[in-house]
Amino acid sequence: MTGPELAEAALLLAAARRPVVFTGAGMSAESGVPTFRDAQTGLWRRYDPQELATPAAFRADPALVWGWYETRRRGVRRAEPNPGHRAVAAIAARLPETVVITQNVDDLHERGGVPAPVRLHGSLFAPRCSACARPAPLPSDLPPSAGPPEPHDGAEPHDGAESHAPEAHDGPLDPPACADCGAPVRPGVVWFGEALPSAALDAAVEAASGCDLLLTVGTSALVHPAAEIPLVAARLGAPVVQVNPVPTPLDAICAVNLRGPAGEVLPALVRAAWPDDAVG
Ligand code: BV8
Ligand code: ZN
Repeated sequence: MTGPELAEAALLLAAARRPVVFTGAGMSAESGVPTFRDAQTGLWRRYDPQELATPAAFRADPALVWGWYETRRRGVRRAEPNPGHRAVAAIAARLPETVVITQNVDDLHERGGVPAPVRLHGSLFAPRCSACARPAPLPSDLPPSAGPPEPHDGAEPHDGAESHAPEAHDGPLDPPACADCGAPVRPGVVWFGEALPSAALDAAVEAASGCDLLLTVGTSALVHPAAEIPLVAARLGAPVVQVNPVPTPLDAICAVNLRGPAGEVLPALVRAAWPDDAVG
């Protein structure tokens, strides 16, 4: 990507001292993690993610919902951060006051070099009890007696035999029971109709209120209250730069709209802002 828009965005980034990078599912698309808009695959294609990602769905069929999250967690384990994630880490390395705010529940920002993004919608790697909220071990962290180990390096089960691990099964899966109260363990994500973690939401609003540039990457900005974060920055006079291959409801508040994939645009933006910085 080149052109006047990139040059304008690079000037804004080079001049920034307290940038916010706000990300959605498009940030991880080039890592092979499906976005929420992408059609579901396999058994899950007949389910609407916004229906599955609800307390009601978990109450109605815990195995269906737990199985869906285990499928997504396995997919993320096999995925790698893309050059876009690394470019975000380069911005944070160059500008220590950078705050990365994500709607994503994958761990690709952390694996891409951003140790502590503000997680608005939780994580696939923080299961807890659905009743007493006691943190629960990830299935793969269960002791051997609890079933064969999960392949950690994303490699296929070495003997390829499906019988190798139940978690290789792509379908309903009974959630583990809480070691304390026996209730079903749930994924540590925020479901539709549930409040966001107040500490994360407060940190996000505070960062957006004090930033001197907000970079919004790969979000359709349709899910609230997260979608209001870029508006907070714009309302307080900070320039907003969007990276998305297609227009979104945020276009109108953006100083610059960079139409392209995050994995290509973000490294180009960092190179243009800091030509001496060899990234990507
Ligand atoms: C709540 C975790 C109340 C789970 C998620 C105001 C107005 C309207 C509705 C509401 C409102 N306030 C509340 C609501 C209801 C609801 C909501 O917003 N509904 C929407 C659908 C209308 N919000 C809630 O329910 C929230 N809770 O309000 O609670 C309350 C308050 C107090 C006390 C009690 C209760 C909770 C919302 C959080 C739900 N959980 N995730 C899970 O992941 O399973 S949301 C989930 O969906 C994601 O986290 C993300 O936020 C959202 C998906 O959006 P995106 O990330 O933007 O992804 P999407 O696929 O949509 O788009 C991808 C984009 O990337 C596209 O634009 C595409 O063009 C682009 N792209 C593609 N490839 C690339 C790319 N970009 C760059 N590079 C590429 N390569
Ligand atoms: Zn419990």
